[in-house]
Amino acid sequence: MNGKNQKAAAALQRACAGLKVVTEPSVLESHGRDWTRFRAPRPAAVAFPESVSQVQQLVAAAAAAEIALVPSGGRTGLSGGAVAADGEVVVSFDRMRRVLDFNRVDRTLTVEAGVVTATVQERAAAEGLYYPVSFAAEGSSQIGGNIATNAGGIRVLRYGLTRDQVAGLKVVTGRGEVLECNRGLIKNASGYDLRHLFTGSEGTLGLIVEATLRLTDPPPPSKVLLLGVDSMDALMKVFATLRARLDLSAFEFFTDRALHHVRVGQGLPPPLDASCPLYVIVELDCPTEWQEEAAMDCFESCAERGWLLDGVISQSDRQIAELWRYREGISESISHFPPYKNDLSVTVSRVPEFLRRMDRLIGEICPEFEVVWYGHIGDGNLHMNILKPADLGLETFESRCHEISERTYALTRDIGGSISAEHGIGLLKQPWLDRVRSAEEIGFMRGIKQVFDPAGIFNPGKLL
Ligand code: S2G
Ligand code: ZN
Repeated sequence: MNGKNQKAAAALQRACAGLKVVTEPSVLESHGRDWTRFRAPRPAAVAFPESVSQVQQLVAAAAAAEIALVPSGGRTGLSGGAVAADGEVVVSFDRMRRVLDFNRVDRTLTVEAGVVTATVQERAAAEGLYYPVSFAAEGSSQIGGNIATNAGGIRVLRYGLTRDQVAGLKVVTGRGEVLECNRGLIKNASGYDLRHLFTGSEGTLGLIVEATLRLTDPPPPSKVLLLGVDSMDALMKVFATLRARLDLSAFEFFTDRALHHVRVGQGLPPPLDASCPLYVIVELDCPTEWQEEAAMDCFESCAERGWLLDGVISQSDRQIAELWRYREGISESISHFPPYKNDLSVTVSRVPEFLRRMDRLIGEICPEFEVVWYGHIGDGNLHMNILKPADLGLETFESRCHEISERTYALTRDIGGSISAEHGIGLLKQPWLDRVRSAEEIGFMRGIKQVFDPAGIFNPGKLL
């Protein structure tokens, strides 16, 4: 570790009595990164604060010594937002994992930032309530990181994003102050709602240390349909038909190539007799026979119109879990390539046009690459994963993908979409922020950062 890094670690250790600061190479490696593999982790140290006051001392010392801080939660990020590639100090929330309060009347749970998403879900269920944000990484991701990236997941269609569950936030600003935002109120018309500034700020405006989360009623018994369709146009007609008549909580899609990889990765049998170009996972409320009959009726009418090639409806909770594996297992099943990810969003109505134009573009500029698509049709969020060919070096592959991204983002902008739907801009997408945000908007974002992080120590190089 070079002298500058040693100085940083020592300065923080001196300034913050009792703060655990680690420079052990294996910890620098594990905690200096997230799930992305395109940048080598090179943090100066990893700090493990145990309390809000330790975070305050750490931030004040870092600001005074101009030491950059990279907040790190479950390290499941997909845009390099938690990668420390340039001698920064990682601030890990692994030691701030307390559930601080549950309020039955307010139906809120207050937790420290390092609490794992699945723990929040389990605690809500233990109280007979439900925390609705759910995605494949929920067993490792932490609430602080979910809020910093405004994580979405598979049930945004009904419950919205993490932003919609945040009733209150406690944040340490770049001056080492503690901001209590909204305090769990449902209504609060007392000026700008700063809670929403910090949500999705990717650790660039402040360090989220505690959150008050809104819990909701658990869903009624549900059913899951796995359907095979032969085109995006047919898929969208099925979506419109089911959404009009059934209470959907999820409407996810994946291609035949995604199915191939998840079957290999998870050792799954074919889900249907027919092999189809596209598949859909639909989750719906099905508390009584009436909804089940309505679902079967929709299924049959879509099949009669030729929109469905095949399909299956769950008959048990076990089968629900099995069917979800076809969708939830995709990310992990392709992670070894590794994939170059684009997490794109367009308005739902323009999904077919977007995918048609993207298919043409990919055929034109990179027919040699395998591209795997899956995502959340219900909120217009499409995950485009270019798989690295085994015989291509990572750097060459990444630079080819950058060329593809130039054209992808131009198309996305042309169709009014975003180059990041739920994974954030982080490090990897930062060079293209100006493709979808205007110079004025970026100017205002920089101004806001200057107010909250005057020393510029929070996650430099990420997002802005
Ligand atoms: C999903 C998870 C990460 C990925 O599966 O919906 O958001 O692989 C993704 O893109
Ligand atoms: Zn997703």
